Amino acid sequence: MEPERPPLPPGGGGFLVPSRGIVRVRGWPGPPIRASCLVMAEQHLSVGPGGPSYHGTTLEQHIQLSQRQHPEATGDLTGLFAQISLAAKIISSQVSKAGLANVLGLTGETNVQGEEVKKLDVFANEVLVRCVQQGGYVCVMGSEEVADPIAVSPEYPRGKYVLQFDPLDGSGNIDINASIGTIFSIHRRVSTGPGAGTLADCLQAGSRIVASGYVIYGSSNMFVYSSGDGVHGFTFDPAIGEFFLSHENMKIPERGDTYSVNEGNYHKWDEGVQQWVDWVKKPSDERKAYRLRYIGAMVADLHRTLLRGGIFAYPADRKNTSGKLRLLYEASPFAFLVEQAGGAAVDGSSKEGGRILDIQPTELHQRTPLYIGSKADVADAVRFVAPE
Ligand code: FDP
Repeated sequence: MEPERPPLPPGGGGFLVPSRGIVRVRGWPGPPIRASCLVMAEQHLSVGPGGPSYHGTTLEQHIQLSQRQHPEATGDLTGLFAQISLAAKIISSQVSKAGLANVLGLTGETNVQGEEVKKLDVFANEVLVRCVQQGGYVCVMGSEEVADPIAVSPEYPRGKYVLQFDPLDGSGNIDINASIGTIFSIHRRVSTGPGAGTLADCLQAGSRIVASGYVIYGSSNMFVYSSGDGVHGFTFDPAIGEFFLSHENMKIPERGDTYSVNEGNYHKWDEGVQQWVDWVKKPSDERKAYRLRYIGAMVADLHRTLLRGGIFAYPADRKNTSGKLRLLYEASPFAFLVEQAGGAAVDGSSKEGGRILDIQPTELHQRTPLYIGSKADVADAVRFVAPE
C-alpha cells in the first residue's frame, strides 16, 4: 500500500534544503530526492509541491520570445523551427543508434554531387522534407541531396518561407562515430502567387537570409541558430526530449590559435594558399605557431571555431577549382552565423575578402572556396590567398 503523503503547507511553498546527499523539499509530499540528481536538474527543473516542473528556456520558447519583439511577426518562423527541431530529434535518435539500426553504409547510389550516398543521408533528407512540408510554412525546399528544388506537395499549404539544408553534413564521419550535423538556412519567398516556390526562391544571396542554424550530433547534441539577433546554442536533454538554452549570445574571439584545413590537398593548392598555411603554422618572434585541428565534418570544425576562435578553410584547388563546399547549403548558413557572432566569412577572391553573404548564387549546387572564423585570422588568410 502507498504510504500516506503529508498534506501540502498552505500556499504551496517548497524550497530545497540539501543535507547529506539527500535533498528535502519543504512541502514536497514525495520521497526525498538525491542531491546528485539535482545538480543536473537545477538547470531546468525545480521540484515544488505540485511535483517537478521545468524551467529554463527551450528552443521554441526562445524563438517565440524573439518573435514577440517583432509585432508584425505571424508566428510562422516559430512554427518552422518547431518542424526543423522535430526533424533534428528524429535524425539524432537514429544517428545515436546507427550501429544497431542497419542504417550504416552506402545505398549504392551517387548523389547530384557525384558522391556515394549513405543510408543515413537519405534518411535525414526524408525526415526533413516530411516534417517541414507538413507544417505548411515553406513554399519550396532545397537539399544538398536532391538535384532540383523540392516543391511542397499540393496536399499541404504553401508558406512564405524557403528552407535549404544539408541534411547530414560530414557524412564521411557517419560510420566511425564522429560528430556530424544538419545545416539549414531560411529565406523569404520572392516568387508571387499561391503555387509552389521556384528556383528563383532558392537562388537568393546569403545577405537575404532570415535565419540559419545547425544541429551537431556529437558527444552531446546541440541546436545553434541565429535569426539576426545574435547566435544562440541549445543542448539536447535526451531524458526530456527538448533542446534547452545553454550558450546564449555566442561570440567568436577576435583571434584564435588554430587553423582547420585538409592539408592533404597542399600539393593541389595555389602558391598563395600554400604560403598562408606555411606561415600560419610557423612560429616567429611576434607570434606562436597555430595548432591544426581538422575533423573533416564542417559542422564539427565550425562548432569548435565558433566557440574557440581560429579559422576554418576549404580553398579552391586544382581538382575543385571552385572549392568543395556548397554555397547554399554550407557556406552561406555558416557565414550568416559567424558574422552574427562577430567573425568573418569570405571566398578570398579579392583583397577586400569577397564576402560570402554577398555572392549571388546562379546554381542550386554551386560551390565556393571558403575562409571563415575569427576576423583577424580571416584577414591574415586573405593577405596571402587573394589575387594581386
Ligand atoms: P563530407 O564530404 O564528409 O560530407 O562538404 C561536405 C564535407 O564533408 C564537409 O562537412 C567537410 O568539411 C568536407 O566535406 C571534408 O572534405 P575533405 O574530406 O575533402 O577534407
